[in-house]
Amino acid sequence: MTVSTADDPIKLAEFEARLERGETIEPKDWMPEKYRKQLIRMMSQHAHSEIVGMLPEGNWITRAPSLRRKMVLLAKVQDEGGHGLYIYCGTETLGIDREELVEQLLTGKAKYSSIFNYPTLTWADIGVIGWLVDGAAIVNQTMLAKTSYGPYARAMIRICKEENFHKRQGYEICTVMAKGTPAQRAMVQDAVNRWWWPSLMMFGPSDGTSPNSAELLRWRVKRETNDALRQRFVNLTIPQAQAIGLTVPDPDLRYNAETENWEFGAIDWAEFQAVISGNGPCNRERMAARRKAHDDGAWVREAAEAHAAKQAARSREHAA
Ligand code: BYC
Repeated sequence: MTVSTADDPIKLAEFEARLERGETIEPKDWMPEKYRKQLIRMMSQHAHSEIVGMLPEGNWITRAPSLRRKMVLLAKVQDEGGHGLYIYCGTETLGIDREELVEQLLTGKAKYSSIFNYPTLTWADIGVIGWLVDGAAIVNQTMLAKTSYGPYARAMIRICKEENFHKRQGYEICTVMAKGTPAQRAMVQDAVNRWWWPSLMMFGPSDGTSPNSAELLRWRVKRETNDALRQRFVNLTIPQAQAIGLTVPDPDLRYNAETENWEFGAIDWAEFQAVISGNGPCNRERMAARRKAHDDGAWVREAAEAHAAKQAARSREHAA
């Protein structure tokens, strides 16, 4: 990989011309330092989100209501772990070590998605996470499958296939509960009421207050704005809610026949800011769980290093 701190204007023009032609940028290609930094920030935040995202759902594996539900949930949580590792590998192609990325998460320097700082109170939350949270992730990640950085785009294509399965299993749980007893119906409606607004916040701040969007759009890392993706998600989701007789907790929601958009009420950005600055309902719990997992895994890292050193010594002996 060739990077420079003071970007050479000729190389920068060539780089931007390549993007203009719709070419993807690969790890060994020249790239502006800021492009590399933006991708490390975004991809590592994404990888951390997948790993932290295992916690709220993992919390329900032992309490799934049937063996089938338990197997599906186990597979889903394992998928999220796989996505995290896959995106960490993609981020390493930008010249940063996994160790450093994990360090940034554990010290709070790197963010992870706001959505995973909310608690999973009932089984219905598992259905609603699959439907709304994975549903929102698919809208964002389908756009990222066309991002300008090759390794990230390819990772998104594979990950989106699994996310589609996650969404379907979540919507199926919600459908069964919505058609169930009055208590089950009330439980799933309560879960939708709690997860709706946090799901809309997943797309990030409004376009006017999104500091990174302009640069990411110029370099085709993002292909659409936060607000455009949020609107697409709402337009897709409202008919799904109606189909199973659920509502979203927004008195201002109305369909605009002219624009063909479901217009929605104001998002509580103060809540979003509180959550992304570490003060959401579960931020401390999530970080404590990740730190404990990291500490508990120290012996694995030490054993792997000792094994690698032994292997290296053996190959030196053979070579001598
Ligand atoms: N949460 O300038 P902006 C999943 C931060 S995992 C926390 O608009 P950008 C799943 C943003 O980082 C889904 N922070 O940023 C897993 C920035 O702060 P910094 C994860 C957020 O990058 C398991 C500041 O706010 N997906 O699907 O242009 C189970 C200003 O924002 C959030 C990804 O990570 C947020 N929601 O746009 C189930 C996708 N929103 O970094 C499901 C990759 C914004 O400057 N990431 N911030 O300190 C992206 O697409 C973009 O980074 C974002 C934000 C749309 C999230």
